[in-house]
Amino acid sequence: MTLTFIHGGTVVSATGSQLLDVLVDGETIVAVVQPGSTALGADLTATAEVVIDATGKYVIPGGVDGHTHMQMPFGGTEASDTFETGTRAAAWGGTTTIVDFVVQTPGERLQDTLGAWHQKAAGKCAIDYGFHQIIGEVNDESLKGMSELVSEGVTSFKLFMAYPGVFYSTDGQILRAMQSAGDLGALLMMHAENGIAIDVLVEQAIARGDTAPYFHGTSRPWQMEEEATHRAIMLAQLTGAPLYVVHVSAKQALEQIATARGNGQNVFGETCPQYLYLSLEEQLGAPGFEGAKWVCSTPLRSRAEGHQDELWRYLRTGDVTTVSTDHCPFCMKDQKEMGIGDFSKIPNGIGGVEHRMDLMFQGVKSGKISLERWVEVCCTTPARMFGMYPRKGVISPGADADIVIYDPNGHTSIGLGKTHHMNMDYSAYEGFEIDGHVDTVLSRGRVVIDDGNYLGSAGHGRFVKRELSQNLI
Ligand code: DUC
Ligand code: ZN
Ligand code: ZN
Repeated sequence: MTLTFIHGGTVVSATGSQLLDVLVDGETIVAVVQPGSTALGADLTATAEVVIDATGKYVIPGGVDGHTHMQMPFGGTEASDTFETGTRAAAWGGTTTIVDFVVQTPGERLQDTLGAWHQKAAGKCAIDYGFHQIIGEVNDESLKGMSELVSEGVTSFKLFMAYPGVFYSTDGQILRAMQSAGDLGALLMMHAENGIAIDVLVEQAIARGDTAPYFHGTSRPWQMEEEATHRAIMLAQLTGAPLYVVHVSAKQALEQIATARGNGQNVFGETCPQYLYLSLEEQLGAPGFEGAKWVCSTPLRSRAEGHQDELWRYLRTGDVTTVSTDHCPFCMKDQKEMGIGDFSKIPNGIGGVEHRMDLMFQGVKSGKISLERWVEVCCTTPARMFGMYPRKGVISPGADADIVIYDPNGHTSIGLGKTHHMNMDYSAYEGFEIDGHVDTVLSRGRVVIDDGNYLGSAGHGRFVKRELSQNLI
């Protein structure tokens, strides 16, 4: 087994930062010691097979992105990253675990869809991966199937209050699924937007001739998100199901979440970098059809209304529990272009799995969040939230050696043209200049990124059988 010694760096955890050396044996962290400690015997810089000098750098747990959609069939097309390209891009960006969504469409058995997703991912991934299950049809059979999935390590279930005719669940269906999740102790994830009302607003906008991408945002106003979030919280309270609200973008929705949490309810808010950095005015409102690059749901919100600032604040208070990407990439060519002349035909989604760690580190640089909170929301809490702790999300003996050496003085340009590794013909963050750089990435002890080189391989990544959430209050 390969012995890897990482020395001289500052190990950052959710609870503190310290100069520490890390010893990895094979796939596992075996020791975290004071620099120069003789506890490990021989001089490891001379005897370890792989020696990494992390002087002046941060040594952090590999990122855990709890919300991705690799090659998801959606909006009349399929998300453009495969498990192979998407997980490789994740590794480039310092993410070493993703949790992707299995999709059940009406008529399918949950267990069969899980099998299909296993087939898509097996032998393809550069990093480890788990699955959540989307329930596209709540009925007796799918409700029964939930317990089988939990025993197979799929311990979270997503429902949609949006997308009527596609993934939409009625309140009655939501109630039933929450009852089942509550009984199992499983996490219920919710896309909280009032899809029935939104569909009317979309129809009216198109009829008025408001067909540009900007109107995707205005036809999904924050009231639709706040109302659905409140409804989901009330249904969850009734049933006792832990509720995780995905991709929260409206400050009013977060207010609902913060109130529920204040009342002691197991409710969690997830946001994504796009909602912290991008806006209705600047991106969705870009000239011509350009705004299509940023069509996603929930939509980017108005900066003038102050959503972005409030999201950062809630990130500090803890009411935003995790930051994921909702990585759902589509190319402009042939995919986003399907919606020229009708924004409702633009496939919804933004790719960003490669940029999350860098983008969130900018919050540290600007003083919006602490170094430790960066690690907490991007690595440790997602691991706990989704039942993978302490195997993932922490640098401590016994954990998988998923480790990132991050250079806070490095620089990363998300340039014009293709400087990223995601299978997209544009970047949602084009032009962003990042203070910081992902230097080295280890996935279960193997160096997969080393100073600008990809050393990983498809099939190295393994399925993570998850436990129930370890983050309940
Ligand atoms: N929102 C998106 O933008 N894409 C995928 C599904 C979703 O809910
Ligand atoms: Zn969603
Ligand atoms: Zn999603």
